[in-house]
Amino acid sequence: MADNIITTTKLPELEAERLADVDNLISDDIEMSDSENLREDSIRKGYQRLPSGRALSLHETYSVMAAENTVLIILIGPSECGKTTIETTLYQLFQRNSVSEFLFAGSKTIQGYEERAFYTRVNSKQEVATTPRTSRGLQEIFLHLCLFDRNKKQRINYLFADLSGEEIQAHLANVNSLTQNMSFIRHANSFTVILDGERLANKHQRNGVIEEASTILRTILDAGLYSSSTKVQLVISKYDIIEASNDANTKQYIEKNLQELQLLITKYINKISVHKVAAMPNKGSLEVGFGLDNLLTSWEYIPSYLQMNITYGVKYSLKSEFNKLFYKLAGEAHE
Ligand SMILES: Nc1nc2c(ncn2[C@@H]2O[C@H](COP(=O)(O)OP(=O)(O)OP(=O)(O)O)[C@@H](O)[C@H]2O)c(=O)[nH]1
Ligand SMILES: [Mg+2]
Repeated sequence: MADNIITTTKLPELEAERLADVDNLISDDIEMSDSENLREDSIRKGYQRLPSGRALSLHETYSVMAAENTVLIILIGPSECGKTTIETTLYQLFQRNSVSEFLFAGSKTIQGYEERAFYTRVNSKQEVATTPRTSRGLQEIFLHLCLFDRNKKQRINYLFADLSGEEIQAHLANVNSLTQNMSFIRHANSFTVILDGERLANKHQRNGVIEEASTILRTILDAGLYSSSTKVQLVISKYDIIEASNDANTKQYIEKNLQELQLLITKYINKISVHKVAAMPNKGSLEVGFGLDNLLTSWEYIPSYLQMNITYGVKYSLKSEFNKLFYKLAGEAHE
């Protein structure tokens, strides 16, 4: 009864609103976003806009994710710890040679890589290789690399979320803001946690490095932003600086604290690996890209049918042809 009263008294307003909607629908003046206007202009003039090659937005990753074997990697760590340099140096290594069993097979974000890599090149005429700070924001953050695995004879797409340290720190200890602003990280295949080797070599700064890493890991894991197949890589970056310091105490400190971090993670995830990396070492120390081959191998693509729990299918008879297909792909006999 009460519902009736509300409907009758509001009816003229609702009707007017409905008519206005219809007007909008059939009107020629449909409001368009800037990019749609641009696309429309280009088509009118008889040409299509080409992809920009810049880093992809979350929306733009869909075409890669939906079509092919893809691995999503989130590099985590505070400002200046070396995240972007790891991503760009890996790309640059392929300009010299293959890396382990991988061959370069393309990238949708060449421009994005080049913008970030320019100052690390010898021809930028800089004395010291530097990487520009990643600006804050979540708009165009995904770098794309397609590689061919010579051993497995398959193409794999890697998507790297090039987040700025400031963006990560803004959500560091806040489960709610992390879940709301970066919910895409729940689809990550790997969380690659970068521990800044330069700060680890400094006894006044090293405690902060470990604390930050354990806080962000705990926030992600407590927020449940992972699955049973998620992997974690603990990466000591700028390892050339630790090697150069030649300090047994530093190495001991790192070993002890890495073990504690691993203990924390194993409560949630059991696929953990530890890596020593020097993506862009100082001259005369380790080679450029030291340890990146090993890290790349740890981001291995594993098809979802190999990650599932097959005990269910063995225990109960499956009816759905879709479910049976998974078991067949995994090499399990199923009627
Ligand atoms: N010595 C040395 N320096 C490095 C190495 N890797 C990176 N760096 C330097 O560390 C600085 C910071 O590196 P970035 O890759 O920009 O760090 P980031 O984590 O992406 O920083 P934000 O984008 O601010 O979050 C740059 O000046 C790099 O040249 C390394 O292996 N050895
Ligand atoms: Mg960066």
